[in-house]
Amino acid sequence: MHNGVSVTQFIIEEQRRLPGATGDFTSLLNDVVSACKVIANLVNKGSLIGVLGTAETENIQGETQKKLDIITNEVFIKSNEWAGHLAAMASEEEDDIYPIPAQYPKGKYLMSFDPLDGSSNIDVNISVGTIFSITKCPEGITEPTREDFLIPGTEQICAGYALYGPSTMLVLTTGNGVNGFTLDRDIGEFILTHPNMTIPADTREFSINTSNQRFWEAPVQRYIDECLQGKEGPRGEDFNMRWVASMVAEVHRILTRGGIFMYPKDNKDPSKAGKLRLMYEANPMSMIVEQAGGVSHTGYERIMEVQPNDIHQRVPVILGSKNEVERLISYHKN
Ligand code: AHM
Ligand code: MG
Repeated sequence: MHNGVSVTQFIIEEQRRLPGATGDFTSLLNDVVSACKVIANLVNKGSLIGVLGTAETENIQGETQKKLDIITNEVFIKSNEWAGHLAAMASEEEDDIYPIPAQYPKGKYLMSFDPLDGSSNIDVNISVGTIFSITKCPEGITEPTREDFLIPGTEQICAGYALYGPSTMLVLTTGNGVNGFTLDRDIGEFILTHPNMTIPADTREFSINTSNQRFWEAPVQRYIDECLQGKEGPRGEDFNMRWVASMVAEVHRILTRGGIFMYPKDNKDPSKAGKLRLMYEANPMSMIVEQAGGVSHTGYERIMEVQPNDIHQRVPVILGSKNEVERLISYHKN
């Protein structure tokens, strides 16, 4: 028996604190929550329902799609298109924006999402997640275009992720701190279990894919080299390393015990500024990290201040514990 606060109750109570709130946004978040529960169930059933494996198709980024990339994209769209809260959506798995079909009313919000981030992990039964970002649709626009989505991360009104791990969790911010909810499968509700999540300012744990080391820029080379030298090096302390290849899992670990996560700028492919996508990966995670007291940066600028030029644009990402991220930013200035 739970006496805990459900995510629905939590969102409604947040809404009551905002004078003039209509309930529109609360209702949108409820649809997002429902989508995440359906995805949690699909991910959890896995092979039992034949959803693992590749779909033999490619997305706009040239990446082979998994069956679950396509199915979860469909789930997220279907859950969120009908209620009249959104004007359009943008997804990692859709080449162009997704306009709300004519038979449904249009709303005042835009949502960008990655329905199944880290999906290379799905077939090996390692944690994956859903990431989403909500902004207001520009004033007076009822038929948004791709350009209308190009709003900097500082304008996000909500960001969140669902982590499908040993437990399914939902982590949310509406600009008033970060709260984590755990899915109780017996009652089908997300219950507030991690109120007011904060990232410790210091850490001795870093995350980076070192197979890209030869392509990194000098500041990242220096930072990692100093960490690896441990007690005998200039940092005078031993560091630990983790790489899940699932950004949601890495960010969740950092929110729980601190750390620094990097998918930095490299010269592997000069046409790409990094691997991760600004609109539906880096921006929402940056809002969450900053709201939890961390820092999120490209090394050269605050991620949320980057002016987007495309819905699928890539951006270098360095985020996590304040003092370590700031150290690496200072190496970029030298
Ligand atoms: P995806 O959106 O195609 O799943 O890619 C994003 C993922 C992140 O979750 C993770 O941090 C990164 O890609 C891992 O990349 P790599 O396979 O290069 O280690
Ligand atoms: Mg992704």
